[in-house]
Amino acid sequence: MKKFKRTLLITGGAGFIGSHLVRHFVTKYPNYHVVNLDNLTYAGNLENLADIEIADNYTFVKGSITDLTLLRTVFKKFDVDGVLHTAAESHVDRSIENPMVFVQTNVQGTAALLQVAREHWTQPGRDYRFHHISTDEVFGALGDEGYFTEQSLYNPQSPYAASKASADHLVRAFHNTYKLPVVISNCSNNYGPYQFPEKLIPLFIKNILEERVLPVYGTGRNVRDWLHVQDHVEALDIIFHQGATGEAYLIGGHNEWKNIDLIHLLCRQIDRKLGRAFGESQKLIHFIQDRAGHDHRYAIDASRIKRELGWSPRYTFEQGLAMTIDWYLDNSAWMDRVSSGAYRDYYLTHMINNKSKPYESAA
Ligand code: NAD
Ligand code: TDX
Repeated sequence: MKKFKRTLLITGGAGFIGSHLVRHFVTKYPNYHVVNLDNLTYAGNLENLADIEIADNYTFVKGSITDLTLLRTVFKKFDVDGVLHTAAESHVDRSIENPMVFVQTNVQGTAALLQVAREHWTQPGRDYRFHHISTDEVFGALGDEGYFTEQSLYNPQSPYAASKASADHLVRAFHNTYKLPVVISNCSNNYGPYQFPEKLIPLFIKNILEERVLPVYGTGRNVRDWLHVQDHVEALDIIFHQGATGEAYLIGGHNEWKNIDLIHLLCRQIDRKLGRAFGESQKLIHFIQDRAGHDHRYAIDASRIKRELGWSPRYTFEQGLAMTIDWYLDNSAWMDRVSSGAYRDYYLTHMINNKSKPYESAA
């Protein structure tokens, strides 16, 4: 008899959303084997998973989603029957600096995963599922009114968004052409613990704590729709298990903030927690040159997932942001190691020292 009911391949599980997703599936589904495939780019940090790394139903494999040979080995060796694909280059500013790596990882990597899933998933009656974790940025930018829905046209504006849109198109094409059982979710901006301090919220928390400049792009009037990462993970669980094959679901918290208002809120909350004088951190705000092609506004109409799958966010922004700030305050060692680059040693020292559960080698 098989030890586990299913084997899920979670790609990019050492990243921000991926690590929350791995922890969720490993702890909530002890009868699932979770294989985390991540090549540990600058954004991949295995320390994010230190609390579950020796779990019986968890395996880490270091390697790239662009490596077809490795993917074939992983699918065969673990008999993967579900994929939750989060691995990506994820930062818009980096995509403006170097678009090519976004095409390699997000487009070619997704194509390679789809191809290997298609090769491997041939047994009739098995419950196969390929879930692409995508973004609302594929729909482009909104004006001051309106929302993205599942009917919105694709209109990506940054190299990052275009690479994620291409990945979505490939996922749909593999469903249409080869009947691969896929589902797509497009989520708004996430926040929470373990987010790499290049994204707005962790970067600004770090800079406020260290009394460094807060670089606001343009006028600061761009709008983002923020969702706690755990709410995203719970939506992914529901979509993976219950979403209709071949469909897409938009995920968002109806929680729009102008960047500058959010930044003022962060300054006020952190000043209060640290006992700093009122308005102290707001002096750190500097308006700088705008991001090239900066999308004005993202906002999600999440009524489909609510209506059809019964999901709605559990965290209010007030709770979620306060908990997130507390987490970064309590985990300054994590932030220091991420900022200094020391987190990169974790994999190597664990490969050598952790005899209880060594990581799988790639092949
Ligand atoms: P992240 O940058 O924190 O993590 C990405 C992970 O992918 C890292 O662990 C990295 O090492 C890994 N990775 C990169 N290239 C790889 C490769 N070639 N092979 C294997 N692993 C590789 O990203 P995140 O913010 O957690 O986002 C995860 C996913 O969710 C992405 O697909 C992103 O597009 C999507 N998304 C993110 C947000 C958000 O607000 N962060 C919102 C909506 C959707
Ligand atoms: O230093 C900064 N100053 C600033 O004004 C940074 C890092 C950001 N910003 C602005 C740009 C955006 O309007 O803050 C907003 C949020 O920026 P990011 O955190 O870089 O996120 P965004 O560009 O909205 O893209 C994100 O949302 C959806 C993620 O990076 C994606 O992975 C996800 O798909």
